[in-house]
Amino acid sequence: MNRAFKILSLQAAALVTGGLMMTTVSVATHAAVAPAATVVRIDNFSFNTPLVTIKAGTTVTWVNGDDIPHTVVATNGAFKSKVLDTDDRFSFTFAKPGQFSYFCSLHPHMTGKIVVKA
Ligand SMILES: [Cu+2]
Repeated sequence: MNRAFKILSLQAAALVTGGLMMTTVSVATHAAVAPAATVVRIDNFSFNTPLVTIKAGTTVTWVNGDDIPHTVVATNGAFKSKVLDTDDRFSFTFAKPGQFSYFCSLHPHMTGKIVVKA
């Protein structure tokens, strides 16, 4: 193996390593800005985080922690869960910015709001 070839091989190895590192960094960066997931628990006849602010693209999951059925229904009709029994969950992905008030159709005094930022 001549000297020039050795140097080329080293450079190729460095390129591959650098490429892998860049891939790792880019994946990590992407994960930081990737759409997040948020959970709203339902406990004691209330949405435990009544006001949630998220970025567009975030999926919100409601989990019924009560031993009473509840629903999650958007006032503007954007989403509507089935009746959620204990530990049932309902998810909705908020693709666009806006404000989404919601309530439990079985107990309309239970209300919450999702604010979606761009
Ligand atoms: Cu309810």
